[in-house]
Amino acid sequence: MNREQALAIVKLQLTEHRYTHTLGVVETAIKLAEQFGGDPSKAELAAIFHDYAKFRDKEEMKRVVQEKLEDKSFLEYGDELLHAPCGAYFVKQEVGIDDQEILQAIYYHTTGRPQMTLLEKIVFLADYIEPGRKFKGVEEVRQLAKTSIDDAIVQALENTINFLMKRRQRVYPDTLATYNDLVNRKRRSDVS
Ligand code: DGI
Ligand code: FE
Ligand code: FE
Repeated sequence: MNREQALAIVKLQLTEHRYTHTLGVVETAIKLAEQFGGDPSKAELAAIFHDYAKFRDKEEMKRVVQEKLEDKSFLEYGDELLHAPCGAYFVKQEVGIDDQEILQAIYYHTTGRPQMTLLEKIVFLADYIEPGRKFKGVEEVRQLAKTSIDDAIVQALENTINFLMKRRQRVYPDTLATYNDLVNRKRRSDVS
């Protein structure tokens, strides 16, 4: 599947605003892949489809988690999380993508996970820093991304966790576990 075909498929699922965001994530993901030695064509495809399920019916997504996905924990931490794992499921079923690395990058794009692959990191970070993002703290993450993908993700996670806690929203355990995993790695590499 080429870029144009993939974009035409995803465009039907998204609003204009979300499609523009997706284009920003695509360009950013390709740049990050080139910068950090990732696979630009996988980054491109994963980025194109990362928000495929953003506007799917919430009840439909909850059913998918219940009936089709192994990990049910997403159900306990807010509806915003559903579009990532369900997106991976729908992209496989409906679009026919079965590259596991790409599907996982979609699956984990909102929460991250401990021991993320480079492709997962690229999509996660591109989603956070694409040029259309305006939220507080994003510029600091963009600066960090110039030198370290892990440092940038740690800062993005800190921002997100703070944002959620200020609003008394639930923090998904793997969001915190991702933060701990990357901070631990950094500490280990600093002492050696
Ligand atoms: O889909 P996007 O808007 O492009 O970005 P995203 O996939 O990162 O989703 C952002 C939303 O997800 C935002 O409303 C905050 C929420 N979110 C991110 N991490 C967590 C979270 N929500 C909960 N409850 N827990 C998390 O750990
Ligand atoms: Fe998303
Ligand atoms: Fe997104």
